[in-house]
Amino acid sequence: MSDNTVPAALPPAPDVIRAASAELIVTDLAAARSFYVDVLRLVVTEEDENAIYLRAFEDYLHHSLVLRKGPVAACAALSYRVRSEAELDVAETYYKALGVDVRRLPAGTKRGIGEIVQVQDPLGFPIEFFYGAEHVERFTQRYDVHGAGAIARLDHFNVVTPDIPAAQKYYEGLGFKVSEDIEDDEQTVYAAWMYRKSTVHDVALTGGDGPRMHHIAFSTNERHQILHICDQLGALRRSDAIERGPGRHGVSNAFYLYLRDPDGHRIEIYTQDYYTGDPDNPVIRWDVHDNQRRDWWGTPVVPSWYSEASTVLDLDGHPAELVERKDSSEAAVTIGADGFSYTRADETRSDGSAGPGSGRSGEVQGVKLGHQV
Ligand code: XXG
Ligand code: FE2
Ligand code: CA
Repeated sequence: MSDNTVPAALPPAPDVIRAASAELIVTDLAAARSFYVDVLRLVVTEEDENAIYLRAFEDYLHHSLVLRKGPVAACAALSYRVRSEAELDVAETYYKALGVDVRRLPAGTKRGIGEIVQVQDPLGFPIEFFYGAEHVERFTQRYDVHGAGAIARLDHFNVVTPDIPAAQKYYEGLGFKVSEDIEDDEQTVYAAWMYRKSTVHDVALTGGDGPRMHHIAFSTNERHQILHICDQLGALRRSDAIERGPGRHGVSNAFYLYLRDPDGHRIEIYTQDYYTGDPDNPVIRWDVHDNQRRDWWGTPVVPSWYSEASTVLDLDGHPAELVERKDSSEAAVTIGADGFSYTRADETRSDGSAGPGSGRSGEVQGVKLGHQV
């Protein structure tokens, strides 16, 4: 998206509450069911021969994930809940002013969901806005069925898009705020995390050829639940589903694990990020050369995590056209980049400067954190 695709004066943006659900196209519904239901123990709200509607134990709306059978693996929708039914009109007017494809789907078009405003957003993603939804049993205290790896809620989406500052501007227009980002000292921005609910993010923007869907993240309440999912995958001889982690993120401070489902869609299991709800919540900026930004313990990121992501569909169900990233890629500047990354900035900088973060409020007992601005 170039900056001039956002008109200077826009009508009000819809009041988005949070990332609420996603729809994935899977090529083998039985294999997907085995992964999401038998292994991850998501709760089946409804299913038929073409689709499975799933939720996590604390979700009380009809679903937070739809698996739909289709010929090619893809992401068909990322859905945000808005504050009221009236916000759907606001969304329709807003996206029409942005000049993108906008459709209105009557209540019930998607099972368990009221009326939907569906758009292909200016970044190319299929995005849905809804308010009305069928309430179903909330399994918060159904400890008898949780198992040791209980997944509590859908937490966020991560999308791949070529121009992070432009994408950030678009999401700021929708009322999202930045919690953290990854930059370098030549002003290249590699990734940004943005929120509406009071956590680190509802959506993360990852720099790369896009639109592509990088991952959907669900949260657990405890770290040990993530470790149990790893142990269980090992016991099932399915450890090849583990792509990255478990670990502790630098950005967000969350404990994490990335899995790949049978179609290659990436799912993150995530827990214990922090509260961001105050109006002056500090933004944390990380240097792309900080070895601890993506894993606080310094564990290297596997190359597939940077390069692979799911195709996204336009509103007619065709793969969305890809736009190439022009700025340098994070993988290119970090993976195997001898001497260009650091764990202790001031020991490794060739120019003798202290490096990003030093002397800022992000410094605790000599340990460099991403610095707050
Ligand atoms: O949710 C996330 C992530 O976007 O999946 C990745 C929080 C942090 C990170 S990072 O790899 O940057 O630590
Ligand atoms: Fe994530
Ligand atoms: Ca692996």
